[in-house]
Amino acid sequence: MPEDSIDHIDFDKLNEKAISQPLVNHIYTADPSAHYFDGKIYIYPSHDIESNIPFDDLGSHFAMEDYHVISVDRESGEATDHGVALHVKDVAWAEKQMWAPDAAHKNGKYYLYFPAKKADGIFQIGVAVSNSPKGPFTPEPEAIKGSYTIDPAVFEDEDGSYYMYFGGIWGGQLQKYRNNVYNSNNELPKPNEPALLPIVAKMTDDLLEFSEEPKEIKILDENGELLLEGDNDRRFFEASWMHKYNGKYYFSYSTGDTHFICYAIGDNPYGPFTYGGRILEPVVGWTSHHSICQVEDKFYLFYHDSSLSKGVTHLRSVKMVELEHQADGHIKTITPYSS
Ligand code: FUB
Repeated sequence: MPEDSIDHIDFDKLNEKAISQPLVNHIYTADPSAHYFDGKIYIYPSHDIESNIPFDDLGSHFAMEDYHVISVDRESGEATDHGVALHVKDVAWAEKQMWAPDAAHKNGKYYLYFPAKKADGIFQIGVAVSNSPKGPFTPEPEAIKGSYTIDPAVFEDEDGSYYMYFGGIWGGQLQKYRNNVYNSNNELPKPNEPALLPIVAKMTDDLLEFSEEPKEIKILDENGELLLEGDNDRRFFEASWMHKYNGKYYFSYSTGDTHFICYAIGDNPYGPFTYGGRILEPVVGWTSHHSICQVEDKFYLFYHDSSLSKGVTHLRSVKMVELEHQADGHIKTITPYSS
């Protein structure tokens, strides 16, 4: 939701109409990546802080420094903050802006994937390891070789393969890359050209590196054509996520400047994916970012909004709500505030 419409919002009324409330309110949390590990829901969010850095299109005001892990008790719905799981000062290669993370589990070890800016101002993605889903996590000394831009989402397929999806335009710097190579002169395509695409790479067995050159994943319209850059309501902006339902692969993402969470359906982890519709209508705050987590036979959408901070875009709160796949495989669109 654009910043200029926030002045007109009555937040008390809006909170009454919200379909869910913040899971925690002692800190601001955003970009929730949720996983069902060891019979419990764990959320790996960004930890939003007040930076006093003015709003800009590069997201400089998102100046996060650390990560907390939050778990949710399914019975009571009570959320527990397990404290600082990783701080930027402990990451040798990173300087600032610890943006949206994700986590994975394999053979008793837990992996936290996170983007951060290096001293040269370029985003890369790193990994940190722990013996517990709660952390603390020990970072690898270097960022993942060949990684770039933001918003890692690591998906474990049923055959035991893991894939990282990543990328984000504007502040996420994806527009500076073509074929995995950075050039500061590169910009977004023209509105009538195909939009930039999210990136995927299969992970090595130890989950610390890419086992292949990252490649683009195609998002197609109903005619099998790539979505265009000017199709702001549907084209990829940031916040990749992957989940599987009834044997199909659902790639979901944020459309950024139009504030939707959308999805596209494919037959394998590399796509192509065909645009399927909207998962979440706009929330209060500029950004929208989500994850989808299966807990036994139910699916939940984790998302954030800026209702607790009364509309401050970089002070967000994580929420959760049940998500429904319809009989035809489409996802029922969620409206975050009832009318
Ligand atoms: O939290 C910082 C950035 O805002 C994330 O990386 C984006 O996905 C957006 O939510």
